[in-house]
Amino acid sequence: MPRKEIKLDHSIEHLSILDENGRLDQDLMPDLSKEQLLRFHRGMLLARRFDERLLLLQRQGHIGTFAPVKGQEAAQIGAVANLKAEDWMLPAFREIAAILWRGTLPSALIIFNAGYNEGGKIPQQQRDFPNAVPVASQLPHGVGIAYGIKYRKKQEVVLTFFGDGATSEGDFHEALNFAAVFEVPAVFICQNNHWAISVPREKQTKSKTLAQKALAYGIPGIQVDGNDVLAVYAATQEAVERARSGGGPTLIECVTYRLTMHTTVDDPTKYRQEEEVKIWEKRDPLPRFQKFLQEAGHLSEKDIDDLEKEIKEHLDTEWSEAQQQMEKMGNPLDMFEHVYAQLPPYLQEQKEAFSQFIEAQKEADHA
Ligand SMILES: Cc1ncc(C[n+]2csc(CCOP(=O)(O)OP(=O)(O)O)c2C)c(N)n1
Repeated sequence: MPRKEIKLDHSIEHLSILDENGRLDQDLMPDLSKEQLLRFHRGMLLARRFDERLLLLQRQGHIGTFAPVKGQEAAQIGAVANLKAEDWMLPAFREIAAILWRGTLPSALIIFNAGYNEGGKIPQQQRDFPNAVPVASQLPHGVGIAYGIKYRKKQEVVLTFFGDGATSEGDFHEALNFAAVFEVPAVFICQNNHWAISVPREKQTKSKTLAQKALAYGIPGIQVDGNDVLAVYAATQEAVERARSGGGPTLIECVTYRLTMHTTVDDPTKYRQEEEVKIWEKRDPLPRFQKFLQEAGHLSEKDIDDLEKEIKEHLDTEWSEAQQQMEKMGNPLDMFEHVYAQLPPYLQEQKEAFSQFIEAQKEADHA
C-alpha cells in the first residue's frame, strides 16, 4: 500500500483584547458592566499587594516558603470570574489571586503558609480544593469530579489551574484524554509563565503552543494573552458555557510570565536573564488594565489611592487576625491528628517519643 496523507484541518486561535498599552479591541470586548470590571481590578490589586505582604512575612521569618503570583493575576482572575459558587476550582500552588477571589481570607492563607493545618481548611460550602504541590496531580482529580457531575446530571463546571511544566506530566495527558473521551464539564487553564523552576518553556516541549495539545485529544484549545484579563475572561466564558451545556472540556493556554522567583527558596538570577524580565515587566497585567479603566473613565487616580488604602488596612487586619489565631495553635503534636481515627502502633510510638523530646527541650530551655 502506498503512503497516503490523513488531512487534519486544525489551527490554534490566539486571543488578545487589550494591547500592552491598555488599548481595547472594541469588537472583542466581552459584555461586562463597570462594576464587574472594577471587581476584576480589585481582585488583581488585592492579589498583588497580598503577594508582596506574604513575601515580607516570609523574609521576616513569620511564614514558610510560598509560590508568588506576581504577573499572573490576570490569568487567574479572568478565568475564575466565570465560575459560580457551585462550580469547582482546583488550584496548583501559585493560585493566590484565584483563591482569594473564591472567598478564602488572606488570614487563612497566612496561617496555611505558616505551616498550620487549620489554614488549609476549606469551608464546607466552598468548592475549592487545597493547593496541589505534586505537579499536575489536581488534573485527574478535577476530571474525576467532572465525571461525577456528568453522571449526576448536574450543571456544574470544574476549572483546574496548572503551569507549563505540568503539561509534561503523565497526569496532564491522562486527564485530558479521559475528559475528552467522556466529554466531561472541565476547563483546563494552563498558565504558561515560561519557567518550570529553572526549566524554560523551550525545554518543556517542542510544540509551538501548549494550546495545540488539545488537538491531539480532540477538544477545543485556544491560546490567549494571559496578561490581558479581558481575553482570559472571554476565552474562559466560552469554555465554561460549553462545558455547562454538555459540550465537554476545553484547554486554554494563558501566555503570561512569572515576574519574581519560583518560590521563596529560589534565586532566578541563577538561570534567567534580567533582560527577559524587563520585557515582561512592560506587559504587566495590572498597570495595563488600570490604564484601560482610567481611559474608559471608570477609575481615577484617587480611586486607585483609596483602593490601595482600603487593601492595606484589610491586609493589616487580616495579619493581626492570623497572628491572634496562630497564638492558639501550634502544638507540634497536631501532625499526628486528623489522618487516623486510631493511630497505628508505629505512629503512636513516634508521637510518644516526640512528646518526650518536646518536654526535654522545654526543660533544657528553662535550665
Ligand atoms: C510530580 C512533581 N514533580 C516535581 C516536582 C517539583 N516541582 C515543584 S514546582 C515544579 C515546576 C512546576 O512548573 P509549572 O508546572 O510550570 O508551574 P509554575 O511553578 O511555573 O507555576 C517542579 C518540577 C513536584 N512538585 N511534583
